[in-house]
Amino acid sequence: MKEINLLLMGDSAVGKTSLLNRLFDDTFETNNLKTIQPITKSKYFVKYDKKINYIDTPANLINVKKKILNADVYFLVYDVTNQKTIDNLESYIKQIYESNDNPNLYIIGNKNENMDDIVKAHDIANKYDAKYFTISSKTRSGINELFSSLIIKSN
Ligand SMILES: Nc1nc2c(ncn2[C@@H]2O[C@H](COP(=O)(O)OP(=O)(O)O)[C@@H](O)[C@H]2O)c(=O)[nH]1
Ligand SMILES: [Mg+2]
Repeated sequence: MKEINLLLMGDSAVGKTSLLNRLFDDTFETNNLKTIQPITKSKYFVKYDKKINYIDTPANLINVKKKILNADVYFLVYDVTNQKTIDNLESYIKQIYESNDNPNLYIIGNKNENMDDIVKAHDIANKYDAKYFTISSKTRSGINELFSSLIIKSN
């Protein structure tokens, strides 16, 4: 069995907890409890013989142990309706680089329901050689593609 340690980072309320609920439980709620400290959960996928250990975090990972920052895969989540949440991505990426000089980064724009006026993060994804997805945890848009990439390509 292969284990993948997945760490989520990103501003408060971009939908990190919602994305995990959607990816691993296929549920969605409109009022998640605020995440106040890192929470680790695991899910085993028989079909792929892979176990994902995923860590949900509050917005600022200040004083978080290196052990937590050193993951196999990083989901950097932003809100496609809020440019500020893209502007903050680099501060999370810098924290990651303190523990990992070749991180497997995913930049994920959540809340992508209304295709017209979304903010895009191609530039920063290119700059850091990150995989880039836009999704909606609410409608499931883009979730299968993201899941496949995580489970198949993240070795
Ligand atoms: N419209 C919409 N709202 C979402 C989506 N994902 C999360 N939310 C809402 O955004 C709020 C914050 O989500 P949450 O997962 O707690 O964000 P977190 O602080 O990053 O963990 C909640 O009210 C969610 O219901 C989405 O894809 N679309
Ligand atoms: Mg949360």
